[in-house]
Amino acid sequence: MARRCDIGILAAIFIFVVAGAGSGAEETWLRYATVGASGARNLPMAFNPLEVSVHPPSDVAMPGFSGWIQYYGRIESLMSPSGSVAVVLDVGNDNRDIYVDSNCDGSLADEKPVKSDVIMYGRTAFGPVKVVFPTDDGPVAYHILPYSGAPGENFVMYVSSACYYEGTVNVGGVSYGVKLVDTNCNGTFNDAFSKEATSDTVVLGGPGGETTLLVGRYVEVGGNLYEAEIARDGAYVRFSPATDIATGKVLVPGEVMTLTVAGENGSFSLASPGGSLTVPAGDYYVQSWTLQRTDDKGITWTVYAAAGADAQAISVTAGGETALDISDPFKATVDVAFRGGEYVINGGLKGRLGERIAVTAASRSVAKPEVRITNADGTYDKTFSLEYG
Ligand SMILES: [Ca+2]
Ligand SMILES: [Ca+2]
Repeated sequence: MARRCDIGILAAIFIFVVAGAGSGAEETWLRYATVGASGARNLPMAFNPLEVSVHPPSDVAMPGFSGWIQYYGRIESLMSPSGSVAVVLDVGNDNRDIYVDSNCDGSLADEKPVKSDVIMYGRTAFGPVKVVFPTDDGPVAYHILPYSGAPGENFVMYVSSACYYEGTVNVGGVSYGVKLVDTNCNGTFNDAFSKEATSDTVVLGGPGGETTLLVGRYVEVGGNLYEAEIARDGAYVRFSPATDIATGKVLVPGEVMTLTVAGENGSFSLASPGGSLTVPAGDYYVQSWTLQRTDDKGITWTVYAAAGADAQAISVTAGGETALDISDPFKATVDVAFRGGEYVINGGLKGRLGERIAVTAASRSVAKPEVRITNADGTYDKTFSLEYG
C-alpha cells in the first residue's frame, strides 16, 4: 500500500516537471500484477534453475525441519541486501515444504513453510510466495513460484517469476498495452539481452497484435525506433523517439517466413516473408527463424530454427548489408554420452549459425532417425529409434 502511494506522488511530480520541460517522451507508470499458482502461460516467464546443495549455508539461520532431507538454494537478486534470497526445501515421507526468506533478512528461522501438492510439468510447484525487498525507496513486493524436482541424485529446483507490471503506453500517437516480465526472476525488470543469460521481456499489445521483445537499448514500434528506458524495479517505461541512429540491413532468402535477431540493441523481427530487416548497427544473435518450401509433389516443408548454445554472432554495420546464411543443407549431429551404465545417443539437426533445427512436412513431424549398432564380427546388430530425435 505504501508503495502505491509513493508511485502516485512521484507520478504527479513527474508530470509537472515534464510539462515544464516540454519533453516529448514521458514515463508511463505501471501497475503491479500477480499470477496464480499455475503460472501465466501467455507471458514469457521461465523456469530458472537454482544452484542447490544438501549442505546448509553457514550464514542463514534455519527453522526446525520435519523431513529427512533438505535442499538449500539461493535466488540471485540484486534487490535483496545480501544479493540473494535463501530458500530451502524440506522433504519428508508425508510432506514437501519450502521456506523462502520472504523479508530478505538473511534468516529462514522466521519463515512459515509453504506446502504444495501441485504438480506441473513433472515438478512440484509452491506458492506464489510473496517476497518483500527492502529498498531505499521503501519495501517492494515481488511474487515468485518455486518448483522442485523429485528428491535424489539429480535433484533440481527452479524459480519462476509470478508477477509483472502492466499499463498502457502511448507510442507515436498509438496506445499499446505494455507488460514487463522479469523473465530471469532476479527481481529486476531491465536485464538486457546477453547470449549467456536469460534476459527480461517487454510484451507490447497494439493494433497488429501482441509482440514479445527482449529488453535492449531500443524497441521497434509501428516501424519506428524508440530508445527504451525500463525501470529497474518495473515501475515505469519510457520510449523516446530515436533519431540519427545508424542502421544496417539483414538480408534473408525469399523462403524465410519469420526471423528474429537479438543483441544489446534489443530484439527485431522480420515484418513480412523474405527480403530484409533493418536494425541499428551492432552485433546480433539469431533467435529464431522459419523457412518454407514446397517440393515437386506439392508437399510443403517447414523448417523451424531456434538459437543454439554455440550460436555465432552476426555483425551489422552502419549502411551495410549482412546476408544471413540460413538455408539448407543442415548438419546432422550425433552426441553419445555414457550415463548411469547406459549409452545415451542424441541426434539432431544444426544450422550454419549453430541453430537447432526441426522439420515438418505437410505440418507433420518427419520420421525420426534410427541408429544401427553392430560389432566387428556381426554377432551384435541392432537398430534403435531415436525417441526425441
Ligand atoms: Ca526471513
Ligand atoms: Ca530480471
